[in-house]
Amino acid sequence: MLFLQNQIVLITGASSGIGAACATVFASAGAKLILAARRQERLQELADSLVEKYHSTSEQIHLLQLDVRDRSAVESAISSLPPAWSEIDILINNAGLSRGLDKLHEGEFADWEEMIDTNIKGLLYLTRYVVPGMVSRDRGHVINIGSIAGYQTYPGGNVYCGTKAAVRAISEGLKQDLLGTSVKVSSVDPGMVETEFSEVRFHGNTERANQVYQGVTPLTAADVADVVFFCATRPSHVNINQVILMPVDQASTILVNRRR
Ligand code: NDP
Ligand code: 8X3
Repeated sequence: MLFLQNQIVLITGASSGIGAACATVFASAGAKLILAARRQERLQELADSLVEKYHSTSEQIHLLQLDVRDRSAVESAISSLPPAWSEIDILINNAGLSRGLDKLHEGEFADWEEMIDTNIKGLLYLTRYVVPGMVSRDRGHVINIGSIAGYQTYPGGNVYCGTKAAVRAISEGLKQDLLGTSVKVSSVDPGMVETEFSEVRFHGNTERANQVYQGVTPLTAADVADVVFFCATRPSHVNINQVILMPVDQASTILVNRRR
């Protein structure tokens, strides 16, 4: 059944990992997708594969090459959406990254700024430009991708964990501020998911990135997308505020069972 037929879903960070998996699950439910990221060619490949797999048409997928850190670019991307795309039903604030695992007192300023600008400020910009339309239509849903790192800090996680703690607080604050409207707010907070996340964290060092998942069965991006989809498809009076999901092999950010 096409649960979300013609609903408009904007997904940031759709060129990879959890965002791309969300695009797949929402396409399969008949949604119209606005896919945003910096790597346009990756978005185009994803769009082509969705057209092939779900017989989506170009009327059902709209690509936005967008750096969420650029506030004026976000404003202009949202305000210049074609009329058929402007009434966004679901905003999935997924774009995000970690950089490095340095001790705070040895950290790289550029890494801190990239994480704060993307994970916190980018999420705020999208929210600020999209939610007023939801409020005026009295319908909509913001789904933020937080992390277990927003609840538990681990050595070297300092600034990344701080950004995800901020996402957690911002989700709660938005929910409070939208009380009295029909607009929903959810935070989906995964533990370890195997995506390009660790490769980005270690600046392209694949060997170091692979070590993160060694001996563990991590979550897949599709596992997380399933939960996002569940949040998006509850009855209109039900809001899923927060979901933490972890691999069976993980009990906390630092307590991981490695089988080999
Ligand atoms: P990936 O690296 O696979 O995907 C990250 C996505 O974010 C890419 O599509 C990337 O696109 C996009 N992105 C990064 N910076 C920007 C930017 N400035 N503007 C627009 N898009 C940007 O990692 P994940 O799928 O794992 O990460 C998705 C989210 O999940 C993140 O918020 C992450 O913090 C969170 N998370 C991940 C976990 C994990 O273990 N993997 C666990 C918990 C949460 P592009 O480079 O093309 O712009
Ligand atoms: C990503 C999960 O534990 O690497 O948010 O910070 S973790």
